[in-house]
Amino acid sequence: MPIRIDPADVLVAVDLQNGFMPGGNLAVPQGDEVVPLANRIARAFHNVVLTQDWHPAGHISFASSHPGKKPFDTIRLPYGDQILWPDHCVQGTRDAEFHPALAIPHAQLIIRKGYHADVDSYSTFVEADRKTSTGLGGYLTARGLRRVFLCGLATDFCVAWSALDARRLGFEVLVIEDASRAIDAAGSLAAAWNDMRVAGVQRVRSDDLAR
Ligand code: VGL
Ligand code: ZN
Repeated sequence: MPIRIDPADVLVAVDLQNGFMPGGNLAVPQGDEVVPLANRIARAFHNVVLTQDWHPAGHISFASSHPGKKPFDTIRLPYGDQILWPDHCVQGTRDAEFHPALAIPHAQLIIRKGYHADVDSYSTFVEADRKTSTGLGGYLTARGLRRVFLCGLATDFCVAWSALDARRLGFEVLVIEDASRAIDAAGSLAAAWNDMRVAGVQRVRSDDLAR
């Protein structure tokens, strides 16, 4: 059964930024392949939100902020375990800009996240301290949007964490698998799909959507 997109649906296109594309500072393999797909999928939606990873220089999630650490090490922070990343998506840099081929002019909102120096935010709903809201849940609710479709980068981090939080907030959630790509650090992709399945996130493909 094709999935019909209705006016209470929203597409959240996650982090389609240069930094996560080949050549970017935290490149996701084949990340650029999802850009034309996201452009096409977005045309079926009345409501689209774009997200941007948006870190200050010296952000706590950067390995370079922790002497002796390297990217993909994990450290313990007050809010929990934190994977350390290469410096990426620093505010105002080209790395943080959307991919130049991203063409979703009818997107209504751009949510920026990860801008607190001492807290990361994979999720576009709740920061990694698990307390600080980005406001997106309230925005969607205020607009009467109840079903959240997600695509983008990376499947196993920002897409998955966003999907899980959207479920916690009571939204119906679908992740468009072929319009997402993963980092897959140490089994993170399989773990993310398992967590999403358990939480009731639906795993769909772009050709499941009615055109
Ligand atoms: C992301 C790691 C660090 C993502 C962002 O967009 O999935 N991953 N910052
Ligand atoms: Zn980040």
